[in-house]
Amino acid sequence: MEQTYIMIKPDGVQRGLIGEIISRIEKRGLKVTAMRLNVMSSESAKEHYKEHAEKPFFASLIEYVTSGPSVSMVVEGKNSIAIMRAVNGATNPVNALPGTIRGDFAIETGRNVVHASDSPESAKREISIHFKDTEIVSYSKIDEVCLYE
Ligand code: IDP
Ligand code: MG
Repeated sequence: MEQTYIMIKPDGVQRGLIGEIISRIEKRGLKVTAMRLNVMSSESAKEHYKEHAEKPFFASLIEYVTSGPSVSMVVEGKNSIAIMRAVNGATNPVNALPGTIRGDFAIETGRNVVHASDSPESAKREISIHFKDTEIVSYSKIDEVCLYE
């Protein structure tokens, strides 16, 4: 099963969108297999966004994602990487279609509410920054739970 790393950025948490965003992920048919709410350390944020280290917006990006609590998740399911990129919508909310998270809840690139890994290599790298293997539950465990005692 394909895994991707999802973050509800601090603006999403501050605006009370945690439930709305997780609800969209679950309703789409994907499963959350790891989850944490914390203030991301500057070290983790810099490692996470290191591809953008030379960009003019890097300092403000690190300040943004470490400015308050964010929700980190591993989300799992068939084609979860491509599906979550589509669920989030375009990086610049001006171009994000209605029905996407950014298209429904965001106005500007610098406060675009969510992150999703953009490739299998990024997903593997980002998951390893934010989670230990032991913090991720096995996908099949979720379906093993019996609803009756
Ligand atoms: P992505 O989040 O859709 O993968 P990236 O291009 O990888 O988009 O950029 C990472 C994050 O950096 C964006 O989600 C956004 O928060 C921020 N960012 C990207 N470009 C800009 C910019 O031009 N100004 C301010 N922030 C930006
Ligand atoms: Mg990116």
